[in-house]
Amino acid sequence: MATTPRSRNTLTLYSAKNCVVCHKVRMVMAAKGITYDLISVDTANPPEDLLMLAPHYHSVPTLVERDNAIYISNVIAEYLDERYPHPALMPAEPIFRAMHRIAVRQVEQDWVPQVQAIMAGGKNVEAARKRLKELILESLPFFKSNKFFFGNEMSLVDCAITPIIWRLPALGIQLPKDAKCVEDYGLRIFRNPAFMRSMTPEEKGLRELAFS
Ligand SMILES: N[C@@H](CCC(=O)N[C@@H](CS)C(=O)NCC(=O)O)C(=O)O
Repeated sequence: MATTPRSRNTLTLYSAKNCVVCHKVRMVMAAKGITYDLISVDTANPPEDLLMLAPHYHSVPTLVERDNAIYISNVIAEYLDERYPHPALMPAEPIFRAMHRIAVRQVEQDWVPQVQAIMAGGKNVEAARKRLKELILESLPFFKSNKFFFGNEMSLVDCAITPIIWRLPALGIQLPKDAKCVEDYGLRIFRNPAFMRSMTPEEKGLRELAFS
C-alpha cells in the first residue's frame, strides 16, 4: 500500500486520513486483497493532480486506474467489486443487489451526514448524535439476526456501516445495553486482519480495541 515512485501498482487511491467514505473504499480494497498506492489528501488543500484528474468533483475518495479517475465512493466500491470479483461483495440476484444498493444509499444519505456533522463540531453536534443513534437502533433487527448486516456473507453494506460503528466511541455515541449486538457485529469484523489493513494510523487511533 506504500506510495513509492517505482510502484508497479496500477491503482492509486486519493483518500483522507479520517473519513468514513474513504474508509469504506479502503475496506473493499482490503477485503479483496487489492494492492494500490495511497495518496493522503488534506481536503482543505487538495493536490493539483487530484484537481486535474477530477476537475468537476475533486473530492475523496477518488480512484485512479491508468488515465481514468473514478469518484463517488459507491461507484468506486461497485467498480472494484466488478473488476475484482473475489470475494464477491454483492449478491448475484438482481433483487438482492437492489436491496443492498438501497441500504448502502441509506447509509450514505442518512448516516454519513450525521458523522460529518459531529466531526465538524458546533451547534449541530448533539442533534446529529441523537439522529445517528436513532438510525442505528432502527436497524437492530439486522445487527441481531445475522453474522453480517445482510446474512452470512460480508457485503458492500458492511463496508459502508463498519467504519461508522468503529468510530462510535470517538463520535461520543454510547448505545444502550440492549444494543450490544451492534458492538458484537463490529467486533466480528474488526477482528478480521483485512479490517486493520483498511485503516490509516489516525483511524486506528480512534478506538482502543478490547477483543474478548
Ligand atoms: N458523495 C461523495 C462524498 C465524499 C466526501 O464527502 N468527501 C469529502 C471528504 S470525507 C471531501 O472530499 N470533501 C471535500 C470536497 O468535496 O471538496 C462520495 O461518496 O464519494
